[in-house]
Amino acid sequence: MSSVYVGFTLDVVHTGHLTVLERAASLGHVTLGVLTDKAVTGHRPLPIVDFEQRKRIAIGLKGVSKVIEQNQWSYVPNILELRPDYFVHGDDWVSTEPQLRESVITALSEYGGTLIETSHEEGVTNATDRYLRSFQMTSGARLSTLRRLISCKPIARFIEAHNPMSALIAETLVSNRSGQRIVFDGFWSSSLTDSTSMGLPDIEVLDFSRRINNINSIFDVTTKPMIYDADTGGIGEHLAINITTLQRLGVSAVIIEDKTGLKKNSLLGNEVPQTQDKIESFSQKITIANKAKVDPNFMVIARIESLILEAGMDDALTRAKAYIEAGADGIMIHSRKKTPDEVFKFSNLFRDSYSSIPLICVPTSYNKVTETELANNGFNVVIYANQLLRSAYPAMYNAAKSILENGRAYEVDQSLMSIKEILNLIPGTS
Ligand code: SPV
Ligand code: MG
Repeated sequence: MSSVYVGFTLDVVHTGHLTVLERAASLGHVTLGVLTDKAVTGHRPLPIVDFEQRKRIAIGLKGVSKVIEQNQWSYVPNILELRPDYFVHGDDWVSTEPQLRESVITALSEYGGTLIETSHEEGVTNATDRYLRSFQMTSGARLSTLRRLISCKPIARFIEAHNPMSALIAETLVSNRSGQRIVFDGFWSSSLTDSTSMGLPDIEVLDFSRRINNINSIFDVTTKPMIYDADTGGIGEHLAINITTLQRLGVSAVIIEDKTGLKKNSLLGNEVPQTQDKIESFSQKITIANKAKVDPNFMVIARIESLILEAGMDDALTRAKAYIEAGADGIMIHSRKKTPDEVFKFSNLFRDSYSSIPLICVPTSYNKVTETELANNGFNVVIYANQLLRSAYPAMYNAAKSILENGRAYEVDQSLMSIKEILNLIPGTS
């Protein structure tokens, strides 16, 4: 009997998959390669359905004889290993993935395999459609995405979202860097930008329910994971209850900073009075937070302020060790220096003892550093903590100023979105 290879992601199973499999089964013994999360990264959104479940779906599909993993976006490594008589794919890739198709044709020609293409069916569900994805997104699936991202990407990219509009930019924007699909992986719920957009100072005055309302509105229209900036975490007993709420909503992680008393923004450093908590009491807080975990995928991240408050590298490293022993799932090291030297010194010393504990950074002041440099120095997550709000405010300010100065809105109009664009921005308006 002839052998046939097919490769699918199987996040949203649709009739196009069935057509390919029917054709494949009519040709011979079908091996189905299921693309791992890592294989998909850089090309498609991270699947909503996790890999083990997608593999189970594959086993259950009619016409499939064997299921294997496909660890790369390219079908070629599996084709060259299996040397199937046939490879079957939908013909839509002629326009969507011409290079991928060419590479398969070359690989098949190396040993005389044949490419079979099934015709594209109109109206087949598009798995990447944002609204379909949001309907499918449960809080548990969203919550677990952060851990999946950390395990399949060199560095996960988070950006501050202070309202649903800014979150939609982070949700939908796609860029292309050297043939790779580059997206933001998730949202940072920032105490700075949440407070500032409410006209309040970043001193833990914004109450939890207002922060949560904002997250709910963001989650209503998006699918990506969120990391929550919990400031100092407040009183341990309150923190534990708040962490339960965050998990129920589908937030993936909480970052708690080791300061005490009236919290001030870290980027002010020692220019204002700020007190770092004692190692023992902050470790206790981490232990309480850790015990409040209901979902094992939820992450409690300890944020170390030793470099911000000039307490030194040794202090930062001693604290990292203590917080991990107290149950922290990850460490965020913060710095307000213009260069990444001190965070790199920390990360490299940290990695000598901890090879796999996730490390997070917020390069607001040392913003020349690249994601590749951060990844090479041991960081797993980068957070762009305030750039969307900082860009929105000057744009609004200048529009308001121009209207006041000119006594009309004509002059500012050319720097604005058109009415048509804003009406079409959100599907369902017209
Ligand atoms: C925030 O975004 O609120 C943060 C990061 O905590 S920083 O503003 O640098 O302290
Ligand atoms: Mg903050």
